[in-house]
Amino acid sequence: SFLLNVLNSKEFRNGTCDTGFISKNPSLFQFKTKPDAELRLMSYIGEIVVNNPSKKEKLFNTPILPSIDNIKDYRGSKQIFDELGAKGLSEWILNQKRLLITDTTMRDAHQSLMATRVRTIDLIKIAQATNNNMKELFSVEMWGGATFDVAYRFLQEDPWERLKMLRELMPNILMQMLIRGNNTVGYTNYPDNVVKKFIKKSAEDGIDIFRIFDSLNWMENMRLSIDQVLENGKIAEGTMCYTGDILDEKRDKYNLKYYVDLAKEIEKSGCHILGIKDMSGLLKPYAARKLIKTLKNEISIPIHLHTHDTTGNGVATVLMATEVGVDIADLAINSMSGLTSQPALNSVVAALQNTQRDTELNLDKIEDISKYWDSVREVYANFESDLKSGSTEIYKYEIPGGQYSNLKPQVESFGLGYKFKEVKEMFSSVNEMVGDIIKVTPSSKMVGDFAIFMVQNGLTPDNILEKGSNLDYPDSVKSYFKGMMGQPLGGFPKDLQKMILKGEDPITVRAGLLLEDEDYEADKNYLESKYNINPSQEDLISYSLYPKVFEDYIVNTQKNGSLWMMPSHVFFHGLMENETAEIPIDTGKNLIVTLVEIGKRDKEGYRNLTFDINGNRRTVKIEDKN
Ligand code: 3PY
Ligand code: ZN
Repeated sequence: SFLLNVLNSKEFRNGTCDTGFISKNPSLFQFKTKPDAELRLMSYIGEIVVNNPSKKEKLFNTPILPSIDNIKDYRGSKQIFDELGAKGLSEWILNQKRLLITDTTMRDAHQSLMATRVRTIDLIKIAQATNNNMKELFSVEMWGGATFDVAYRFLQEDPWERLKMLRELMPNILMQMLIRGNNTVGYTNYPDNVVKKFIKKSAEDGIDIFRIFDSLNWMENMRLSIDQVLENGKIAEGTMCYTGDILDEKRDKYNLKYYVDLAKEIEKSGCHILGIKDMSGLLKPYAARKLIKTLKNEISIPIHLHTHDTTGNGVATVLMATEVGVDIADLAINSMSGLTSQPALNSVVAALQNTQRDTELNLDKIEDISKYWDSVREVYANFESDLKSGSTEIYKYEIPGGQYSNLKPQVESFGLGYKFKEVKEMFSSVNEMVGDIIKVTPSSKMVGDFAIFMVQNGLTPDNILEKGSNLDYPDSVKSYFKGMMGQPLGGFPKDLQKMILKGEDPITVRAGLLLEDEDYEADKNYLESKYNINPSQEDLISYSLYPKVFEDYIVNTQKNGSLWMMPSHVFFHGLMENETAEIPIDTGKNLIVTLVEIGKRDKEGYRNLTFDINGNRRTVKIEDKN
């Protein structure tokens, strides 16, 4: 709880504390409780214990934290960037012999394996060890993508707080985020002032590298973000998404020339690094060799490779790319790697030992970090898919990693579980029907929604024009055909577009040119008067990106208090009878909580739950909804 008090202190979080910080602040050792905090806590836990299907059935192992190396005065990638600036860093990268590594464990790995559910508390516990014991890392991807809205929506926590805390705890390594161009961290294009404000604040709060992509590889949708990152003095990683197969001459829409031309445009736009984003794991090892060898000759900025291990070929792809000089590769700590996640970090480190491209990371140290994540992962098992092995069917379906593991539950939620294979087949039929497009958030979600809709309504690419004209298509499909996600290479199939838009005209320029600016003054007044809060700049941005999700978050926080410090096994699974947990609450106080007894269901359908909290007996009455 002392650590949490420190983390919660404004001074610490603003980075204005010095070495006298602790002795000057005796309040760090004072813990007070709000009167109703205990009741809110018992109600939250009680609700899970009585009504939640994920209630605990076994005790979890406590994750073991490695001891932390002392790395005083170490010049990590963050210091090199601070000294040399973005252009200088770019040259520094090109001068490294070793393969540089980005650890994606804190973002894409859990987004792809565990439905993005990893909580801030589990990240900050391992952050300092990651910074110190993996100090040779190039960067840590720890923000952006789906983590932003999932934090508010499902974890009841503030993603900006996560960003600021991780920044404090990882001062030596570059921190990077994934941003979907004008879709930022959402599923639709936002007004320009939203995009600008989002990037500025993310930069101020700690992001160094912005990996910017567009879900249709449309440069027009990436420029605003790129310019904004440059203006803020941060590192712009302009990214092209990989699809198809450059080795297959029959599929020539996305051939080698396509990628070389796009890479050159990205370089010309002023980006410091070229990202290659292989979101579905389609970049086969020999294709990687060909692509990267060619690009190394055609462009002069460093190349950063991102792939997924969905097919089981991920490590081979990274090693082939390494052979021909890829500068940086994305990998995930072994216990969080493989399948729909990134290829295995520890394995690649071992593979490159005693070679020209030795990563310089210490295998024993990263093994300890892997053990930590191995225990953390157990708590999140409910969110994992039942995929057990790599699957080459992904080469056929081209479904991105995170979406692949989520698709089955999504299909089941429509009552179509028994037609799962049909939906997957339809995913690739829809892709062909719409003209073979890049599929990554949000365009991939559109293809997925469309495929489910087709199966649901008995539509096929052959009959849709005659059978489908009176149907109301999913929002993502309408938005895509309206042009709100951007312009796909080769345009839209006109007849389909006309039918889906029902006479409305599509747009042909980027949406930001037509959308009205967000009125932040009005948003501020609204939030102040409705919720009696004084919204921060970060709150205002979040509200402009996800109004409903943000409002729900405010309502929940006002009801439950702040839950981010609660251990994850309690947050998701509650407590078992006679189990004790130490639970820090809002004010920094630590409560020692034991669930003493779950009472019998009474005639009205309620149960009394008896707790022991810091030595005091308390009960709470919970309605049993089963
Ligand atoms: C995201 O946009 O969240 C992705 O990770 C896409 O691959
Ligand atoms: Zn990814």
